[in-house]
Amino acid sequence: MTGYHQAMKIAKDANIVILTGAGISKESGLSTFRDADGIWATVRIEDVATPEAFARDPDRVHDFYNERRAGLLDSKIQPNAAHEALARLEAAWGGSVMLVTQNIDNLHERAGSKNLVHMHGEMLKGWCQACGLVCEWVEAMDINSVCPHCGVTGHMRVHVVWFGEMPFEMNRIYAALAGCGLFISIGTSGNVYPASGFVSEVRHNSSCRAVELNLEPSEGAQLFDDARHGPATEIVPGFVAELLS
Ligand code: BV8
Repeated sequence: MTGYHQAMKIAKDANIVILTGAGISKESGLSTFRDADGIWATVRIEDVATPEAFARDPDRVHDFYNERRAGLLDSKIQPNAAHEALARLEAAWGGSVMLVTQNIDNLHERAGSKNLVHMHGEMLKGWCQACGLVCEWVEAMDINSVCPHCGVTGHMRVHVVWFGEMPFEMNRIYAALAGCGLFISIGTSGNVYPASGFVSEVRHNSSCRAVELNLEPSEGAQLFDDARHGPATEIVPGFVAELLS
């Protein structure tokens, strides 16, 4: 049987870059953003996910993230078969596997992924705007929260990239995209830049194959060489098994 990598002419030691979005965590019980029951169906980005919103009404923004942080820490929220399959791929693949996630949950690391980049930050971390400290933060945060490093009150924010802010580790991500043989996009609608531009980046690199694994075609679907559509817990383990066959 020809392995998928042979059919798609992907070397077994090719470097792989994976991009994930909220869709990969949906079956773990976390909301996506743009589905009908998504987060942006009930709150506006302008009210809770921009620096201007935080300056205008910090209590509202703290409440928004406190609710999501508490939700993530609920014991019923666990990594799913898709998160686990990506950790298996990283452990078994001959080349490097870099997992870039737009998600601010911690399900990839709990599934065992190591070479992981949270380009939009992490909701279980705090960031002091007075001294720059980034630290683990699992309790509710508010305007009276005190920085554990500099002791200043009222300058803590969740360590998350809001709209209009520069995502983290962009140079490292672009360098990995320039040198990869396989780009896999999973559970993202392809609406948010610069993540949605990654597939265009790899298309400049003719030896790279781009595959989309998503419930339905994303905004950038036509830019991919191959696609599988369905729930992540079904299509991701199957795709990883084919790659490793
Ligand atoms: C920036 C943290 C400058 C917050 C987030 C150029 C062109 C167009 C727009 C812009 C542009 N430049 C700047 C912008 C503005 C903006 C932007 O893109 N706006 C959009 C809305 C038009 N971008 C920015 O502001 C970014 N900063 O650009 O800085 C710059 C310039 C050059 C180079 C670098 C930087 C900052 C963006 C980051 C904002 N913060 N998150 C928080 O989480 O609270 S973004 C937010 O959207 C989340 O991170 C989320 O992950 C991300 C993307 O959403 P998705 O993950 O794709 O989720 P979505 O619900 O949309 O889709 C889910 C998908 O899963 C669907 O397709 C669905 O079918 C599928 N699915 C559902 N269930 C399943 C499933 N798939 C599989 N299985 C299932 N079971």
